[in-house]
Amino acid sequence: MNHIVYIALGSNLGQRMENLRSATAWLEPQIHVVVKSAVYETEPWGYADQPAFLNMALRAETDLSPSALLAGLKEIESSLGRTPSFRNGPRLIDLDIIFYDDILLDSLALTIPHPRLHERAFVLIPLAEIAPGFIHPGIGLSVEQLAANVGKKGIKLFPG
Ligand code: PH2
Ligand code: MG
Ligand code: MG
Repeated sequence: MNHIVYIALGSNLGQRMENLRSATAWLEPQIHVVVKSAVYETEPWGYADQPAFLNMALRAETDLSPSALLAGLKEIESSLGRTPSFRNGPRLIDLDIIFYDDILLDSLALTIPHPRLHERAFVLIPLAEIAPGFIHPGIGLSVEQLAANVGKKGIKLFPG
């Protein structure tokens, strides 16, 4: 498969760990998971009054285009039972494209790299485990450097 993508996963409703596991399983075979980070329990970012999230990141290989990948991720989110919420609000499962090779893409439907990843410890700390040396193609800093800039506040390893 021709493209390397990094995907961030999050869940703060229902069986959070199970939601991450089934989402990961549903990626296959079109989105072939190569490496997974550990799972972290993270304080909600952007909107405080909601349960803590579980977050992780993974590297995968795919032949899907960015827009087909986005459609595939949305389909998994809805088949796992995700219902509409508000911006930064609670969600059963969230699958976000972080990087797609080293493309820069900015359309109405999709921005790659994810436009807020460099502000988010809940994305960067798991990602730094599996891709410390990956250079953000827009910012020019490595994931490790971006992770060091945001720190680890509110992020802890989740047992199991
Ligand atoms: N996702 C959000 C908003 N806030 N906070 C944490 N800790 N983890 C998330 O995955 C998350 C969030 C919107 O997608
Ligand atoms: Mg998200
Ligand atoms: Mg999302």
